[in-house]
Amino acid sequence: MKLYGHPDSGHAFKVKFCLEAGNIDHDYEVVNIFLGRNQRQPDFVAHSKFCEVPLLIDEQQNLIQSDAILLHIAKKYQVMGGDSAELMQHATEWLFWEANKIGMCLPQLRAHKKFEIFRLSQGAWNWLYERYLNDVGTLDKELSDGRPFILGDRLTIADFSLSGYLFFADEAEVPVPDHVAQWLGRLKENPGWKHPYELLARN
Ligand SMILES: N[C@@H](CCC(=O)N[C@@H](CS)C(=O)NCC(=O)O)C(=O)O
Repeated sequence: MKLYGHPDSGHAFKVKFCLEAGNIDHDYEVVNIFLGRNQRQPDFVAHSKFCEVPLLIDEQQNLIQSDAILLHIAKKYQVMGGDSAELMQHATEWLFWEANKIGMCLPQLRAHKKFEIFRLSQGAWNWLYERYLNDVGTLDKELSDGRPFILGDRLTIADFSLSGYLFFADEAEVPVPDHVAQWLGRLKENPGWKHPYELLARN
C-alpha cells in the first residue's frame, strides 16, 4: 500500500494519521502540489483521477478523496470503527458533515493566511469565518459532555476526518473552543500523531 501526500495537506494528514494510529504498514511519497499538475511524478499523475493528494494505492486500487479513503481503511482493515456497523453509520455521517462544514471553511481560511495565491476578498473571508465559528461551535457542543472521542470511548475514522485541518487552526488564526482543544489534545497523545509538517514531510 502506498500513500501520496504533502505536508501542507490536511486532507492527506487525515489518512496518514489514521494509517499510523492503526499501525497499518504502508509506503509514503511526497507530491509537490505546487508544481503544475502535469509536472508531478508520472506514477502519481497516472493514478490520481483529479491529480490531488491524498491518493492511496492499495492492491491495484487507486483510492482518492480523503473521507472515502478513511472508509476504505476502516472497512478493509477492520480498524477505527470498521468492525461495527453502527459506528460506521455514525462515522459516515460525520465524514459527510466534515466535507461540507469544517472542510469547506477552515482549509480556505488557512490558505488565505499562508499562501499569497489563495488570498480571499474581505467579504469571502467574513463569510467563511462566520461559517467556521458556527461549525466549530457545533463540534464543541457535541464534545461538551466530556466523551474522549467524537463517537464515544473509541477512536474512529470520524476523529481523523474532523481533526485534520484543525491542527492548522493556529495558521488560520482562528479560535479553537475549549472542548475541541481538549479533544485535539487527546488525539495528540496517540503514538501515531505528529504534526502534519513532520508526519508528511519525508518519503
Ligand atoms: N476533497 C478532497 C480534497 C483534496 C485536495 O484538495 N487536495 C489538495 C491538497 S489539500 C491538492 O491536491 N491540491 C493540488 C491541486 O489541486 O492541484 C479530499 O478530501 O481528498
